[in-house]
Amino acid sequence: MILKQYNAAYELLEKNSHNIPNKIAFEDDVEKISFLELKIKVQNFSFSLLKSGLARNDKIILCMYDTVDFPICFLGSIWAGIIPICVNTMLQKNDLKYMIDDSNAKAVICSNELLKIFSEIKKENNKNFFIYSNFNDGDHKEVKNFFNIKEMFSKKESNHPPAQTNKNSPCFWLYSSGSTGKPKGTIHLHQSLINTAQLYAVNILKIKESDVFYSAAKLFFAYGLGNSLTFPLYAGGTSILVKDRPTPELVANVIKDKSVTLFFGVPTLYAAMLNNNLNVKNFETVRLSVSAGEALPEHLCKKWHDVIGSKVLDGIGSTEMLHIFISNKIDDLHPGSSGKPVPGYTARLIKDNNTEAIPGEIGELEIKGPTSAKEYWNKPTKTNLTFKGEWTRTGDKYIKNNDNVYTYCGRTDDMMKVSGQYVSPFEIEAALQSHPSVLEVAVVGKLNKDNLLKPKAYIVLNTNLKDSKKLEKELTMHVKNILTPFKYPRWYEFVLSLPKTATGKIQRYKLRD
Ligand code: 3UK
Repeated sequence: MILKQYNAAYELLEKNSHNIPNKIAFEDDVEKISFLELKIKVQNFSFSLLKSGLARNDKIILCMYDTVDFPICFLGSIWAGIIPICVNTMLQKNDLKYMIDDSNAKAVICSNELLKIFSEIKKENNKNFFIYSNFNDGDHKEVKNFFNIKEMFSKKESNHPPAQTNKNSPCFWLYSSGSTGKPKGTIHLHQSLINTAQLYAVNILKIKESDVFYSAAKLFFAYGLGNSLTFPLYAGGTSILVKDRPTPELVANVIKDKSVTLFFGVPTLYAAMLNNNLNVKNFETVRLSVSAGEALPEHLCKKWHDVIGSKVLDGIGSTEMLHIFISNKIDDLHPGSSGKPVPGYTARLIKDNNTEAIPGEIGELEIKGPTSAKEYWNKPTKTNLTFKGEWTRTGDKYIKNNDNVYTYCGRTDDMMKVSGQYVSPFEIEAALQSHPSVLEVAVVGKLNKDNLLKPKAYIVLNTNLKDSKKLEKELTMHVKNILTPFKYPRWYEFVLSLPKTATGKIQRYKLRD
C-alpha cells in the first residue's frame, strides 16, 4: 500500500502561515517570529541543510536552549526529511558523546553557548560531524565544517518543497532516560506530533488561537516539545520561550509579563511556587495549568486551585508515547489521580500473573494509541520488552476504580511488599507531603533487623529542624491517620535535597541500599 505524502513540519506550518501570517508564533527573551516568517525560515534552513552535505534520513543532534531558533531548526530538519534528535542541554560531555556515537548522527545543531563542548568532543575524538550554530564571526574558526544557522535562515528558498515522507516515516528522536540503564533513542513517526495536539491539546485542554502557552519544562523534553511547539503551532496560539531555569520568581514574572493563559509545570515546581507566597494577581490571565512528569499530590492540586483560582490538570505522559495519554479534564477533575484515558488511547492494567486487573486491583499500565514510538534505536531486547505490538508498557503500577479513574502507585520497580502486601512508596509520600513541615519526600524499602522490608522516608523540610524525635512521632501519627497504619515509615532521614534525574524524577533506587 502506498501512503499519502505527509510531512509533519509542513502540516504544522501550512494552515496558519496562510491564515494568520503576521501573528506571533514564538517569542523568546530577545526576538519574536510570525507564522509566515517561521515557515520561510524553516524552508530556507531545510534547503541549506541539504545543500551543506546532509541527506534525507541523516540524523542530527539538536541541543538547544528554548529560543526561537529551536522551532526553526527542529521543523527545518523535518521539512528536509533529516531526523532531529532533541537532547538535554544540561548533559555532560560523556553523555553527549554517547548519544552522538549511539545514533551515528552526522551533525549537531547547538546554541552558541554549547559550541565549546561539541567542539571539544569533535577534536578529542577525532570526529568529523558537522556543527551548525549561531556563532559570531571569529568564533571557533579553527573547527572544520562549521555552519552559521542565522545565515542559513535567510537563504531565500521559499519554494523549497517538503521531503516526501508519509505518516509512518521516522520523524525525530528523543532519548528516553528511565531511572536506570543507558539512554535509549526513541524513534517517533511523522503522524505523532499532530495526533498529540488533536487528541490531548484540542480535546482535553481546548487549546485555541487566543491562548498564550508557557511551559516550565523545556523543548528538548517530550512534555515541553508538545506544550511549547506542537500545541501552539497547531492552535495558532503564541508560545513564550524562556532560556533560563524556571525558578518560582521567574515563572511568576513570565506569566504576568506575557499574559500567559496556559501554564505547564511539574509537581516539584507547583510545590515550590505554593511555598513561595505567590502574588495571586500575577496569575490572573491563566485559564488552566497542567502538571505531568510525576504524580501531583492531591493537596497541591487543591491548593493551586484555591490560591490561583484556576484548575491544574494532572496527566501522565511518557517519552515513548510522546505526550499525555491519561488525564484529568476541566469538568472531570480528580485531585490525587491521573484521571481517565484520553479518548483515542486505550489503557489496561496487567497483573503479575499476566491477566488484566479489575477495578480495585493494582497492575502495570499498558497503553495503546496513535502516538507510540516505533522502537528504540538499535536495542532489540529493550524494544521487545516495551513495545508489544500495539501495546506499549509504561513500567508504572496503577489502580483504577469503578469510574475508570486511574491512580498512580509508583514505578514497577519501586513497589514494596510490606507485611505481605504491595505498598506503593507513592501513597506514603503523598500522606507525608500533606504534613505542613514537609517540602519533598521520597520513600523506599529498607530491611529491618528481621530482614523484612519496611518503609523508610527521606524528607526535605520547609522549616528548620528543631526536635527531630518529636517531629518523627508527629509524622508517624499523621501517616497512621491517613493510611492503613502498617504503612507508616519505620525510619526517617532529614536531608537537604533528593537525588533526581535530569527530568526531575526522584531516583528512589539511589536511596535504596
Ligand atoms: C512518570 C507520571 C505519575 C511515569 C512526560 C508528559 O514524564 C514524561 O515522560 P518521561 O519519559 O517519563 C515517563 C514516566 O514518568 N509520570 C509522568 N507523568 C506522570 N507519573 N503521574 C503523572 N502525571 O513513571 C511515566 O512512565 O520523562 C510527561 C508528557 C510527555 C512526557 N514525555
